[in-house]
Parts: sequence; structure tokens; C-alpha cells
Amino acid sequence: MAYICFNNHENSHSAHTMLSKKIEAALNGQVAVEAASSQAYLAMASWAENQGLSGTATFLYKHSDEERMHMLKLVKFINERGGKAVIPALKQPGTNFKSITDIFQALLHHETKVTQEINGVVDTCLKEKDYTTHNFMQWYVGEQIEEEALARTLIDKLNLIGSDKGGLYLFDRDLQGMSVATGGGYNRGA
Ligand code: OFO
Repeated sequence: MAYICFNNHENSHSAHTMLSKKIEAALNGQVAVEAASSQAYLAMASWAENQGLSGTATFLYKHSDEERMHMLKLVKFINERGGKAVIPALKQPGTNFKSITDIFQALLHHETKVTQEINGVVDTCLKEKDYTTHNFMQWYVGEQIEEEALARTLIDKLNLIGSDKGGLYLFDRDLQGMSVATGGGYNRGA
């Protein structure tokens, strides 16, 4: 059946109100945050790989990819709404980690800051009355709940394991098949 959509992506510049400069700047700020997250987790993945923690490395490489996807989603949204996405320069992330627990604490700390940034963007959307972008940002709000919960669960597990090598081996093995996208599957009735 022929179907004409007047609201498709090609027409989106005219079909939706264009982004205000404030919203465009806030979203571009978030592009930089997601890019920095991807880079930070890439450094963590590489550290874990060098420590022989292959499951942890796999998990972190995947996490880095997911953050890049979060960045891309924003880039496309900004451009589709008639704005201009800015691809940021990247700073070298921290590479000196003391332990696997140190990694996940740094990850949780980082994600808590990301949540604050996202809340800041949501706040700007409300102030600017941009309900389309507000709606788009809800995906990020939900994602942050998952990511923070998973990081906390992993830190709890690591605290229980302490210096037990067998426990650490099993922890690393379990991380092999896990990702934020699969909802963790850790300690959630699995
Ligand atoms: Fe870790 O989160 Fe992106 O958004």
C-alpha cells in the first residue's frame, strides 16, 4: 500500500522546529561527554586485557562501543533537527589503575557525572520548552539507571570477592558474556 509520510527524516528539517542555539550547545556538550566516556572505557579495557582479565576486557570494549553509539545517536539527532553536530577533540584518559575494583569505582564515578550532565540537558530542554529533545533525552535517562545499577552491582561483587583468586576468576569469566545492553544479567535473578 502506498504510504506518504510527511514526517520522514528527509523532511525533518521543516517538519520539526529547529533546535535553538542553547539546545544545540547542550547536545553538543553531551556529544563530548559520550566521546570521553568511550575513550575512558577503551583505556580501561586495554588495561584489563594487559592484566589477563579477558572477560573484563571484553565487557569494557563493548561498553566503550556502546558509548560511541550514544555519541552517534546525538550527532544524528542534532543534524536531523537542523543543527550542526560538533565532533570534539579527545583528551587522553586515565590509564593508571591499581586494581579491577579501582576500574569499576572509576567507572561508577564517571557514570554518576554523566548522569548529572544528562540531567542538565533535560533541564535545558524544559527551560527552552523543547519537548521533542526532552523526549529524545529520556532514552539516556533510562540508560543511566541501568549503567549505574550494573556498576554498583559489580563493585558489591568485587568487595565480596576481596583477594580470593578463585572468586576473581569466576567474576572475570562471568563478565565475558555481559554488557550494559543485555541488562547485566548479574545478580538479577540470573
Ligand atoms: Fe554511560 O552513558 Fe552514555 O549516556
